[in-house]
Amino acid sequence: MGFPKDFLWGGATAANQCEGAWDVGGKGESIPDHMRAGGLNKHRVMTPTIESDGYYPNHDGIDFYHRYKEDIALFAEMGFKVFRLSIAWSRIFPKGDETEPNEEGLAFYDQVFDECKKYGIEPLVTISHFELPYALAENYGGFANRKTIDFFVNYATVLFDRYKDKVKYWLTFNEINFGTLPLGGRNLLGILDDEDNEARRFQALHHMFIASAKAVKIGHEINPNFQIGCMLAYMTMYPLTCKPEDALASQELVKKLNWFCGDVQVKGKYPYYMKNYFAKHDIQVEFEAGDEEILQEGTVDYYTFSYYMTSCATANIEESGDRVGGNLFGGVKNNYLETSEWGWQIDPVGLRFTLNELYDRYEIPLMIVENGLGAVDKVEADGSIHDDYRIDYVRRHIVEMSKAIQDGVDLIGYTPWGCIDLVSGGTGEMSKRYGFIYVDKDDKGNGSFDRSRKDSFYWYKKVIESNGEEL
Ligand code: BGP
Repeated sequence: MGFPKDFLWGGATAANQCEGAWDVGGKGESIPDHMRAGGLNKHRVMTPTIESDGYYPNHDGIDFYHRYKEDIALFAEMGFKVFRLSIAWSRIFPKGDETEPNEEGLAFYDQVFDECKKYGIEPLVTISHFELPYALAENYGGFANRKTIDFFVNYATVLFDRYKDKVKYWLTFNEINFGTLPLGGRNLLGILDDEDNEARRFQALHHMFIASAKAVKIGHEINPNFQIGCMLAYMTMYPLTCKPEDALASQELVKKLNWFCGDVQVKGKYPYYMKNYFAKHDIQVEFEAGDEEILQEGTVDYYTFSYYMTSCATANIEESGDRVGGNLFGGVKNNYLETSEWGWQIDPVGLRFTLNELYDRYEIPLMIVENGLGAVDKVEADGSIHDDYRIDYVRRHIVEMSKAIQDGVDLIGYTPWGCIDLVSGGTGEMSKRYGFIYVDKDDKGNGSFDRSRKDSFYWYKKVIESNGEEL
């Protein structure tokens, strides 16, 4: 099938969804530590709510904090070349605004990286994956406050210095383009207010761009071999029909939701269409002197993204009928696609399309750092788990990845999401499972937390062993 011989096969997780140990080792509280799994809407999608009691699924996660050795050994058994994980900011700076880091937190990740190294697994580190220290949100308003740029840059610099010989691949922020959506305010930007304010959101996003660009520049000074990338939730939105107005509607959405954040981070400047959008919506994004240079000097080395589904755009959303369930970007249903149990439209061919679009636009290496099927798994009496639906989903996406590589796309790696079952970011459920490795924990936190291999574990192992030949 022709995957490059050094192709980075692996899997992805995020600290708040798997580590647990939320108040151990000097860790401070993060935003997800305040999130309780709540009721789900009819699309079974909801950002867990911030509330004062009930079960907080991230508090124990899957207890990766205490079980990382066992987990990394299982990843190694599958043959992982790379393991994407994130560092919990509040483990390093419990309140976010300290000047000195928490040594116990730093030492924990030293051990994790050493464990990866033992098996020749390259860590791929997301510096901030939806887990701002809660105190930064509460006391400063998160990234809406320009001061948070310095807190982030200090945090990133501490990581770069500490792990410069252990980590080569970095990502600054997870799914930064969530900042273009009302729902991104809380998780990503750290704005706790219930009411959305679009202008403030775009200002906060600007601060994140500056923080990211500064970090990229400093990282390269600390170790010129660092590869530092951006990370977006990418969603192709086809025109619903071939009506020119639908094509325009699709283009408009794609620019704002997909292109904008990538353009700033790869090309180092704001694109014309967003300047126009801001003017039309009376949004003033404040630039300080020097911001334009910072963006220019801090462009990323590679582009990474999550890819779960696609959607459609139409000029007449009110008349068009079915809106897509379970996706935050809006959009309408594509009758050519099947959906997951959570209403996510499954589109392997769209991945090839997306890879070509992205490579054509940016011409830098690409990596798919999240992809996968959230599904309910059944454990048989003998403990086996026959997740052929998951194998089918991942297989079909890998086939299209290989076709994109034949098309000439420089795709360097693939880390399917939740390679080990973990807490769902969107719903707080445990039963929405993505893993090749099963974790015995239910939605209320009951269970032994024991790990076991699903059928997909053995299948993915073969895929890696054969470098994508045996599917
Ligand atoms: C992405 C997030 C991940 C993860 C994933 C799956 O948006 O980066 O953290 O949560 O989506 O989503 P969910 O857990 O809602 O199924």
